Amino acid sequence: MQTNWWQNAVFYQVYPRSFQDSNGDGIGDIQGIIQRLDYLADLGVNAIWLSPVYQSPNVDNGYDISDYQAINPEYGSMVDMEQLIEAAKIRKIKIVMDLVVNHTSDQHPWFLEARKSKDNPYRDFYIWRDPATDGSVPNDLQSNFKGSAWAFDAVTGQYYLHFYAKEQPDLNWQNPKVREAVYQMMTWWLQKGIGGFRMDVIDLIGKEPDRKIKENGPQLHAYLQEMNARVLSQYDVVTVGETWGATPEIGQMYSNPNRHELSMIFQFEQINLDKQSGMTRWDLKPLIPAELHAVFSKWQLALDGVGWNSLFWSNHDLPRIVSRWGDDSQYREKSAQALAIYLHMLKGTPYIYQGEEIGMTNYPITSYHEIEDIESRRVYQQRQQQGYAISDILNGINAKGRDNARHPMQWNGKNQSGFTDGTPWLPVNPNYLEINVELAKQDERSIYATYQQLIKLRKRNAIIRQGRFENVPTGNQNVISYKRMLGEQSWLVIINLSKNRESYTLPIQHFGPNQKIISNNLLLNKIAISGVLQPYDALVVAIGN
Ligand code: TEU
Ligand code: CA
Repeated sequence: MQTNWWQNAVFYQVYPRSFQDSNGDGIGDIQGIIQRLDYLADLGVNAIWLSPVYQSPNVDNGYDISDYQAINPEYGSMVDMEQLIEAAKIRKIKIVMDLVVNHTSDQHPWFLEARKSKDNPYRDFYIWRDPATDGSVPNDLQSNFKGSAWAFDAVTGQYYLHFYAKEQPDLNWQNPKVREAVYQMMTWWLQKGIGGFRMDVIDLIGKEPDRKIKENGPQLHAYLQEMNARVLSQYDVVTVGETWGATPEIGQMYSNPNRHELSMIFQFEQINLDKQSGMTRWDLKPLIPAELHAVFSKWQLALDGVGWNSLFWSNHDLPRIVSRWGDDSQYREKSAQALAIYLHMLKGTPYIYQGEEIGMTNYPITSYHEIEDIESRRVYQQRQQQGYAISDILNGINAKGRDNARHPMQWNGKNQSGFTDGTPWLPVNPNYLEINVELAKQDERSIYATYQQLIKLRKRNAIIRQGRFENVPTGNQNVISYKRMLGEQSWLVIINLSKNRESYTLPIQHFGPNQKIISNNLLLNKIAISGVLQPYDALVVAIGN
């Protein structure tokens, strides 16, 4: 079977602000990443998705870009960036850049020009509308960061559209000049030798604000096909679209190679399984593992042979997975390993979020003043106005807030966890003395060791990369199971995703030789047709067919 490099690769997301500081200013930087490349090579990853390092006023931590072709001096220089690409290449690691082109910063020269006058050549780079007859907003479109998606600009007396902060005006993709400028910028980066792009909220670019269409607009796929023809098809690169609104059918449209759009997408269907139905993600409810597995199974089957899945638990917008769907107190290591085994035995390209490989946890806060993230601040303010109790607001933010994933990487037990010699921009989680890379690397049964082993298994076994997927019912909503099959080979994965002992019964009549591939429990070697699993037990066995 013909495969692309990115179908055989494991990715690692670096959030540069929090990864490694090299000069003591408390902010992670590009030289810091270079210092840690050997660590990443040793873990076994093949590509880094680098969150934005571009010039930015940092209203949304770099997702508000004021110059796509310059590096934010906090992170270094373009020379540092070129050095990173080169140093990574020596270690066979590709650098995948974040492409944030649904919007720019309001400090981008395009917007500074656009707002000057209605007939400025850059006016139509953005989306402007007259006020409603009573002077109010053109319509009730909402920003994803709360409040209206329209901001009034007094200079010309019109409103402009922003689906995120008002400092992140939306680009007008209907304007061919915008698309042309983006393609040129992408080409400029590709010629520097990067490995591809992660495309920020790419499903918004087909927006039609007058019809109140945000996601999945009518021209979305046409734009991506144009981008592919004009730019991407000339390079052997990966593209992964961030698409909150994708269904499996839409996922196929993006990732079916015959359609020439993207390599794969990040889909988020599982993300809503722990919110109360009809409410926001800040209104919590416990996850039912069977529901999670139903979503993953659906995507595995839907894209098989007609697209490609990405596999991820977390990113810089999501809480730490061990705190979210594992148990970060009693069973931290075991539950983190169970989650890792679950995800990394699926078909698709895995993405590890920095710190996930050592089981880093959420960072609980007790007051508004500890919130750094713009989204959490807005949510706090809005819910306070709506009359929620402060404790409820904080519970929601502690469980789901974006800062959770953004506290500094925990490298060792030294001051500030080895992240910085100065004062970190966000505090280090006090648990760094027990949870850090140095300790994890000394322990052959650590979470880190499991990730390393899973990456090796993936490289050595085509069944993980290419095998068919089949869901296996277990008769227990806390125990999930599936099979992977390739030729004569068949592997069974079984995982207890709860902190209780759980029984299961498999509908499988016959096992061939039952050979252990990986487990997080030394005592667990074989799987029987029925039995009992200890909390967070995870086991993969080859069962013949
Ligand atoms: O995120 C898209 C996005 O919609 C998230 O902000 C989401 O609303 C929320 O965080 C759910 O957890 C991307 C980037 O990943 C994010 O960091 C940016 O803030 C956002 O786009 C705007 O660029
Ligand atoms: Ca620094």
